[in-house]
Amino acid sequence: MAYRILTIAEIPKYLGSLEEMQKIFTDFNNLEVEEVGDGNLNYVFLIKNSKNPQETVVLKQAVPYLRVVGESWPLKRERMTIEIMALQKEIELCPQHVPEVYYGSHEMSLVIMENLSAHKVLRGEIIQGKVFRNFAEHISTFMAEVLFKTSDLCLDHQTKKEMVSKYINYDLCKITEDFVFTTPYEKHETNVYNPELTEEDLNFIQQDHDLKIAVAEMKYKFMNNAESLLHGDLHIGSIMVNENETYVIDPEFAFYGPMGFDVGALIGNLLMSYFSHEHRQQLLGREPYDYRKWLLDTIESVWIKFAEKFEALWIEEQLRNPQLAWNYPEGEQHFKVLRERFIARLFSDTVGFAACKMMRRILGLAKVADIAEIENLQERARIERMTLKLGKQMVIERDSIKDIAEVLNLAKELSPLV
Ligand code: SR1
Ligand code: MG
Repeated sequence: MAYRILTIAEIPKYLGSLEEMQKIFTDFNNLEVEEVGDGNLNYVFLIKNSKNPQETVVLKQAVPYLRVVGESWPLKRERMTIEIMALQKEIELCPQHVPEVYYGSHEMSLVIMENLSAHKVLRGEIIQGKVFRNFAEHISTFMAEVLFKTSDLCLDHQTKKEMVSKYINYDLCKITEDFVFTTPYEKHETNVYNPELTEEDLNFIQQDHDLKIAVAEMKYKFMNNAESLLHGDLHIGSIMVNENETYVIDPEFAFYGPMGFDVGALIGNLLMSYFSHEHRQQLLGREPYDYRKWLLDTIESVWIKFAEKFEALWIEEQLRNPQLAWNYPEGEQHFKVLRERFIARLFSDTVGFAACKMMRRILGLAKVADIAEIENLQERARIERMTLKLGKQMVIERDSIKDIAEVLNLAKELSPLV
């Protein structure tokens, strides 16, 4: 079928024409369709059989422009091809944390998948101060499984290179190169600032020599370190949760890049949530300590559990497949040193990428609701300054920050946990 942008009115007929939908819906005459997308790029429709509400799917379609800006900003709809392939790979590697895909069409640039109706987007839940005790366990499993199993530590040399080429994602990588690593650090027309931020606040980032060098180094790493298949946009708006389950959605930015970019995206977002709740817990009429402590504990657990699981997968793979073309130095002690050095380097990347992800959300085009929707602009600016300060320190000092506890201590120095 030739590409066309689906309207709400024609979706029931379109679904009725697909063989894959016959086992989901018992009839197509009573489908209710609602557009629910709140992302920057695509349209997302929730479809339910009003006579049988458990018959439900989500349809996501890419349009040939950037939704948040409009048709004046063309963006190839073929990004959906990457998203479909990435979902399929993630399902293969970690099915318990990825929604089921019922149908994907490269021609129509759309995917139809499980409606996670019992789950909500993590960012909204965190804004409301909800706690998810299993989240760190789940997300660390997802990241370790996907990042390890798509890397040269696990795949043979040819498969890995075929994967790198299959997941080349020119357009969306360019968005990240521009909006995460370039425009926020200069005076740029696409930047959007809280009017309460002063010229001095902006120059603290945009005129700092050491910071610009550090960010340029992270950008180069992002562009050149084809280590693993990344989700590519693993912020807390790309995760759906309830008390028992966690699902990762929206991998349209997937490509082969540095592992620390995904881990850093998540940690950077949680640090921003921590800062935002200095204000938000008061709005919720609560003492701020308990919730912010949970956020810090979660950040710590995410890193520690991820590093442990990643290392365990590596040890297991090395035992299973010692022929893998790695000339590990002889002996367990040497292999251990190699693992430690690898994970220390991955940690430094994580800290550097988390920092870029934080600073871009304050100065760049795309914001996070946690902070940007704080109505009192002076309070918002106070939280934004903390975020910029921590981001700057993290990216410049990423190689000397020794562990996740040190990152959390820096956050607590700026925003004490009381
Ligand atoms: C202009 S698109 C802005 C951002 O939205 C996505 O969620 C990515 O983070 C991208 O950088
Ligand atoms: Mg997204």
